[in-house]
Formats: sequence, C-alpha cells, structure tokens
Amino acid sequence: MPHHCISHIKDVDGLSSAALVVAAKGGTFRLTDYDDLLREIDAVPATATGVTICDLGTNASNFPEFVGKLEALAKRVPVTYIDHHYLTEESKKEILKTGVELRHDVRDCASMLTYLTYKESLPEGGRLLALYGAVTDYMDTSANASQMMETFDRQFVLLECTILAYALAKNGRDYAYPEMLVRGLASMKAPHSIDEVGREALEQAEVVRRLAEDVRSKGTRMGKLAYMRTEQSSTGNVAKLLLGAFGVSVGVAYKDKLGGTAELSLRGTSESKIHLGKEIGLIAQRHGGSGGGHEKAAGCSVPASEIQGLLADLESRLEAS
Ligand SMILES: [Mn+2]
Repeated sequence: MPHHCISHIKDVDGLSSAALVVAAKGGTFRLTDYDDLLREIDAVPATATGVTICDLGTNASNFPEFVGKLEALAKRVPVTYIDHHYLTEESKKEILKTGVELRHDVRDCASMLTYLTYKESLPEGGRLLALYGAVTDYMDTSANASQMMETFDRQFVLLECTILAYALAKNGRDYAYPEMLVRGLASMKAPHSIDEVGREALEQAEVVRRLAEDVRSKGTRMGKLAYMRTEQSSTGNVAKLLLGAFGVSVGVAYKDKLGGTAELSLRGTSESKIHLGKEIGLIAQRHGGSGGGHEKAAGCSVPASEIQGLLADLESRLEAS
C-alpha cells in the first residue's frame, strides 16, 4: 500500500525531507513549490494510504484554501504535515482542527523534523540527510543538529550537502533532476556518488564565482538594500551575493516568470532588524502577490510591474527599523 509524499523542490532541505519519507515509508513522491502546493494536494493518488507534506509553508492569502484541502485529504487518509516556516498560534490551531498530525518547529529544518518523525524506520544514513537540510537551511546550530554533527566528520557533511546544493542549483529547472536526486538520497547514496552530481557541482562552483563578479556590475543599491534581475535558477544565491557586493543588510534577486509575474528571493544579514518572511508577506499582498518565509530568508511572487513599488516599501520598512 503506497505512501505519498509532497515536498519542497527548491532546496536541499525539501529534497532531503522527501528522501527521508521515501526511505522510511516507501511509495511515491512529488516535488513542488509553494505556488503549486494546493494543486499537488488535489493530485494525491487515490491509492495513497498515507500522505506526508514536508517543508512547504503557505501564506496568508491562500491559507483558508490550504486548510480546506488539508481537511478534505485528512478525511480520506492519515496526513502528516512537517514544516518549520513561521506559523501563528491561530494558524497552528486551524491546521490541527483538520485532523492532520502536525510536526512544526521553527528551531529545526524540515529534514531534521522529518528524521525525528520517522527515526524508528530509518537506516543509519538518515542522520546525514537530516544534517544536509540543517546546514543548507542555516539551522545546524539547533540543539538537535549540533548534537548530531558531533558524531560525524563535519567536513564530509559540509562537502556532501554543498555538492547537493550546487548540483541542484545548476539543474533545478528540470523536474527530473531533483527527482533523481531524491531517489539517490533515499537509497542512502552519498551525493558525490550519485550520477554526475560531483562534476555538476564543480561546474556550478565556477558559475558562482563568475556570478559574484557579475552582481557588482548588474546590481543596484537602494538605501539599505540591493537588488538585481537575474536568469539564474537560484535567485537565493544571487540575493546572498548582493549582500557582500554592496555591503547592505538585505539582498533581493528576482527573475521573470511566465504570465508577467516575477519571483523574488530575499536574504538578510544579522544587521537586518525586520522579519523578512513576515514583512514580505504583507508587502507582496499589497502589490497583488503573495510571499513569506523565514527571518533572514524569504521569497514572494508579484506582478513584474510592481517590483519597484515593492522594493521601495521594503526599503522604507528597513529605514524605519
Ligand atoms: Mn526548509
């Protein structure tokens, strides 16, 4: 009887979470982004005997619909929802009312929470997958992750999860690629030994080096933030590079998507005094879009014509903080 997993397609945390669910429960999985989460819930196979949703938050604008879909799904099959994106107490209560089992904690990454949920059914290698998510989501200083890290060669963990992140950044646009990575990880392969992943990661290292030069000439400073339009699949990386290139507290990188919308990634340094996820959720809504995320890493999508207005709003929030 097949279990079904829906997890985040964009980063190592989402992929590691999916691999952990597959390793523990078998069955099928789908990788998706926030925009398509509701559609993926609708598309859960009728034969599924259980569903786990990992590393996928939702924002205020479609929260009621999300809760409605969770409720309908939970009537059919047992549902476990594992996430670490910020949720209000009110939202948590609403999710719990749907009958899903909620594993939510903002102190750990989704892979760590997934590992802890299915620990009993996982092989030894599952601990490494939990750490890959923790390091790449900047959550390896949590009590669980730092304790786990003590039992490994730290450099091996850093190397392997970076290989994974770089190979994903290079090939993430092709759905089959992250799917292939999840299959390899679920069979407990080290990232460097999956297919051509090691070589792809090194090629991406060169892309990143060139990109770091690029952002200096193509980025624009606006007060406490810097922004840039990019074609890179990993807008998060570009946002990060802007922080260093311009010495600002917030970097924003965006790319155009089909249908006149733009997808933005935001990254902040410790100098940034606002919660980027909460702020961008509110600002994006005012500009006809939606967004959310963590304190120092967030994202949103808005009509492309709203970008300048959105950046100006974000900048004035930074000035006021
Ligand atoms: Mn995550």
